[in-house]
Amino acid sequence: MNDDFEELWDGLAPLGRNRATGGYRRYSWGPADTEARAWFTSAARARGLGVETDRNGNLWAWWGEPGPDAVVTGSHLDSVPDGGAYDGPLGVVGGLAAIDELRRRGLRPRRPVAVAVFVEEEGARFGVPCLGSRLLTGAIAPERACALTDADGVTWSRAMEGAGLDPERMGADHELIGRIGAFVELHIEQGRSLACTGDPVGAASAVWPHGRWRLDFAGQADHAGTTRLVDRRDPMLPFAAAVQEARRAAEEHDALATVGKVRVSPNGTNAVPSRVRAWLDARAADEAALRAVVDRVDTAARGSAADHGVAVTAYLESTSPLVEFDHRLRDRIAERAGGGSGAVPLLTTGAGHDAGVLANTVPTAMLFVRNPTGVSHAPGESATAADCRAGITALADVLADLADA
Ligand code: HGY
Ligand code: MN
Ligand code: MN
Ligand code: MN
Repeated sequence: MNDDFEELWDGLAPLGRNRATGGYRRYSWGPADTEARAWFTSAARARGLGVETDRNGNLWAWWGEPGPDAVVTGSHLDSVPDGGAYDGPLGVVGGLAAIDELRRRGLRPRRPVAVAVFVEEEGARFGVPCLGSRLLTGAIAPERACALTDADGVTWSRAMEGAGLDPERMGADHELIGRIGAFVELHIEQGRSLACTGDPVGAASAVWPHGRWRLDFAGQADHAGTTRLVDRRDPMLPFAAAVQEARRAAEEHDALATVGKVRVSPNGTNAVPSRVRAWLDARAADEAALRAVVDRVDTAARGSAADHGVAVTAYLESTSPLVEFDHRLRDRIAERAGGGSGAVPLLTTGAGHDAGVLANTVPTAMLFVRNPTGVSHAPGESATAADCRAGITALADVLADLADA
């Protein structure tokens, strides 16, 4: 492997980085995301790859004629607020660098190879994660996607139009899906399993079921210095009870529950709030544990809301079922990624991925690259250049194996 990775990385890495935090703010269809998509298009074209935008806004760079039984790799370029450098971009840069590597090896693939960039994987702007791959596979109705709004009330369809795409064409794309023979996503590990085992690369076995719920607490705004406690209808109190219960329930069910986003209205220091809107992210090893955690949060929120004269409404925003990756493909890529010295470790993850969405429709697998800090969705996410190269070599080996079969 020469320095294709470094060169590609240096082109992409400055785009959307916030200097004050060191984190990335690449939100779908926004300026940094648009720059990153343009970077991808130009890097792919510079390699002689044909670039297409699909009906849902995902990008595809084809090595060879687009056609059936293609071997597809790729990931996403959007980020969470102040996200890390590697979550998404590693799989996109890795796909292009792997093609460079295969060309250097003189491979002439029998099957078409493509690198895909899925839009709105994080759901950071419009709320539903993996929106591009959900639309592609028909896992979400286009009408629902069109109506999703960002924090400023801009709809998904409006944002798509702004990018020059026609929302009328959005929705399940059976022709494109029918071309994918296998999908393999390279991704930074979002934990420390590989750091603990001492392996630079691993493969995914399963993704935990997970989802996002919105809780709206509606009370009564009033003066902080004059309103007696007994006269208040303070939505902050049931909100706090729900957050505490999320933690307790997660501990008891070996699950994970997070409230990482909240909006308070009118958001004044010296006013009782009128409204609190909060988002719960919950994940568990099985559907029953996930359900139990969410039910407990819901019950706690309602109980406390009733005590404080607050109205509460809960909405399911998105859900992702348990995914077990195709066993044959998983074992094959774990063996190949090991480069002749035995299969790489298999990891279960609580993080969602476009690969998890595609897994319901096509044979899908994932490779992970060691993350020494284990941090992700934060600027402290890490990987060494040597491990990124090891991941790309493993991806190239896997693509060569699949594309030549
Ligand atoms: O797991 C997530 O939060 C998202 O799907 N990347
Ligand atoms: Mn992520
Ligand atoms: Mn990701
Ligand atoms: Mn006053």
